Amino acid sequence: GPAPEGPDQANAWLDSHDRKFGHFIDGKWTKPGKTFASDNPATSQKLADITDGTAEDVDKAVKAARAAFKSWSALSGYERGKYLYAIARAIQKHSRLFAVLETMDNGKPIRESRDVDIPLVARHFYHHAGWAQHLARTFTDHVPYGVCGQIIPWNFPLLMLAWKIAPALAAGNTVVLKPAEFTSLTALLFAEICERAGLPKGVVNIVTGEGDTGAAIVNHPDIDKIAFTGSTEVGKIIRQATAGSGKGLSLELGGKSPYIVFEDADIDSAIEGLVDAIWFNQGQVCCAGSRLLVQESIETRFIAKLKKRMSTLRVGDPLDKSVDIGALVAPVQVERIKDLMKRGTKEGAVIYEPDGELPGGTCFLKPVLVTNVSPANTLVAEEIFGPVLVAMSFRTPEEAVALANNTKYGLAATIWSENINLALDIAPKIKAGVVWINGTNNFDAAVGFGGYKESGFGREGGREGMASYLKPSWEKALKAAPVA
Ligand code: TXE
Repeated sequence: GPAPEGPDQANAWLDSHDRKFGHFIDGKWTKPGKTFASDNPATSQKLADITDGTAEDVDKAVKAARAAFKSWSALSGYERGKYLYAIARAIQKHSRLFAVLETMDNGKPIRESRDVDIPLVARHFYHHAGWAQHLARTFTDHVPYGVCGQIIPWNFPLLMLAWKIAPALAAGNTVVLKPAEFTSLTALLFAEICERAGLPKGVVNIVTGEGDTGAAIVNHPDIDKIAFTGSTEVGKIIRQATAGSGKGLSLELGGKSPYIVFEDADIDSAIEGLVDAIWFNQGQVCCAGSRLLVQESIETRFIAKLKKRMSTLRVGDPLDKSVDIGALVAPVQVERIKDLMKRGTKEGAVIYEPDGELPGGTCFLKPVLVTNVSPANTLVAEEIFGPVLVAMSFRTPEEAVALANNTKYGLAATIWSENINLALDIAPKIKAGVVWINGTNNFDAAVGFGGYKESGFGREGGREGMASYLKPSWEKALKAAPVA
């Protein structure tokens, strides 16, 4: 196959920081404090030491963001837009370095980081550069929140950063962002990009650390809005911690999204869509199509075709351009997934994995198909966040809707049918923030994304995403009102 993507440039960048990172606060790097190791999950090798942020570090970052807010929010949208364009261009310019670093830190296939993650990041900054200029004419009676605390997960490290930082800055907020402890590196490279783009100091502050650092951000009294993407468990803690504080809050949490295939679907396309839905990023996707619901009349044929397709998926070195499934983010996640599978099997589930050897290393798993399950099975009810698909069948469209909605989550759903009347009839009956028809994982900066029920609330992207970084202002509303 093609040669692996070389890690040289990423290694050189890590070396330029002596593989030891402090925080990025007020436009400067702090001296590394107490650190933890960040490993490459494909090789188990240590990539760098990352500082575990303290409450004092968070406080310094908030003070810097507060000081920067005055002049940043006073800039015209056009001026802020120029900075966002500069960041977007710099990301494009360094896209190869970002992609390789992301793959080394997270384990995702280079094909994904190169063709999906990083291009979407650039797209997100370009899009919001446009919004910054547009704001004065659209959100005439709104003002930025102030200082935003943003906490992100490890499955799409740089993309989740972009989803958080681009709209916040466009709206005139300043930010303190904490990347997930497994994947801090592209956020730190991003800090360097901000520096080079001449972004005023204090507008973007990156504080690294674990859950306690996140909690210090959530509880800081001088933060005006919290935006969190991560587990439903931590989302609940954050909602409680911010209740009554007056802080704005948006939560993007877990999912167990149904992938519904009707008997009249284009089966080959539905299979390819399913591969993308559940094995993209090793299944570590909040909106992963992890629950296959297939109409009974085609179940046997569909499952047979699916198994055949699964056996052609290549698991291996994520830097290899021909690899479909890379490494999971960390051994602890692999253990979590294995435990869930054990529980599910005890409850009667049947596990299918294609033949073939796995590469050496602790973070690789084969694609898994689970059958013989009822809705109560752990593997059907719980978010697995790994390369594990559970399959069930239905007879009628009504049964499909009932099964689809039989979950505590409500993030996304996919429907496959050549009968557009059927698809359009079913779509609004599914309680999910996004419903895709004859396609899946269609993301764009211009479209709002977010959940219902335990998948959280608030939207990212699109007009709703912009609105979530602005608050109504009576003063501006009065000014904007037409004179009687
Ligand atoms: O998530 P956490 P974990 C789900 C998925 C996964 C499981 C566990 O099912 O298997 O969660 O993953 C920070 N206050 N998702 O444990 O802990 C943490 O440092 C403030 C789905 O890694 O939620 C990190 O930056 N912050 C999800 C971020 O929260 C806290 C993506 C997410 O980590 C905190 C990730 C606290 N008390 C996991 N504790 C999705 N929706 O995409 C931790 N953090």
